[in-house]
Amino acid sequence: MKHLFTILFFIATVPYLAVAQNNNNLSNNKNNINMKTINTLEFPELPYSTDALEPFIDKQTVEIHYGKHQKTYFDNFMAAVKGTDAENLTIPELFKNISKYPAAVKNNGGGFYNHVLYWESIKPNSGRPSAKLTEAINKSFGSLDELKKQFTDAGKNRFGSGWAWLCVDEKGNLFVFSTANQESPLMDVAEKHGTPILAMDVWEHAYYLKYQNKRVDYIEAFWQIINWEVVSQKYEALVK
Ligand code: MN3
Repeated sequence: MKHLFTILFFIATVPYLAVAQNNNNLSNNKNNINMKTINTLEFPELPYSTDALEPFIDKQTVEIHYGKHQKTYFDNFMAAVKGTDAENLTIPELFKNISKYPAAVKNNGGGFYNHVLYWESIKPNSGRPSAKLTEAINKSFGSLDELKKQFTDAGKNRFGSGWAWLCVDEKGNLFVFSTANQESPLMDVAEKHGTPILAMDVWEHAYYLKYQNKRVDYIEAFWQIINWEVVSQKYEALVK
C-alpha cells in the first residue's frame, strides 16, 4: 500500500517537475538567445520594470541604458550583418570567429549581446549562489568575499570602457576577467576565453547619472543585486 502511494505521488508530480525544469533551464530553453540564428533575433524585453532596480540602479539610467544604448547596438548589429553569412550563425558561433568580420559587427554584436547578459545578471531581490556554485567559488577563489574582491578589481581597474566577467573555462573552472569596449570572453580576440555567467558593464553610461565618477560605488551596488539564481543555473548547465 505504501508503495502504491509512492508511485501515485510520483506519477502525479512528474509533469510539474518537468515544467519547472523547462522554465528554469536557460540552456535548453528554445527561447535561449544562444540557440537562435541572428536573422531570427528580436530585441528582447527587459526582464523587469525600469524602476525595479532602485535604489541600486535608478530608473532613468535603466531607461536610457536599455531603451537607447542597447537598442542602438541591436539595430546597428542587425544592419551590419544583413545580407552576410553572419546572419545565419548564432551569436556564440559568430563570436568564435569575430576577428574575420568588420569592426561594426564586433562592436554592435558585442554591444547588443553583452547587455542581454547584463540584464540577466541582476534583479531586484538578490539571492545566494547555489550549493554547487558556492562549492566552485570556494574551489577557485577560496571564498565569495575573495570573488567579490577580484570582480570589483576587474571592474575598477578596467581603464576607460569595458566589462567585468565571471566566466567558466573549458575545464569547468571559474575565473574573473575583464574586456575592453564591447569585447566578450566568447570572442576569438579576447586574451582569455570562457563562457560568461555574470556580466558587469563598467561603461560610464551604466552608472554616471547616479554615481558620477564613483565607479566603485556602482560596483558595490551591482553586487547587492546579482541574480544568483540565474548565475547558478548558467554555471550548473555548463558543468553538468
Ligand atoms: Mn552599457
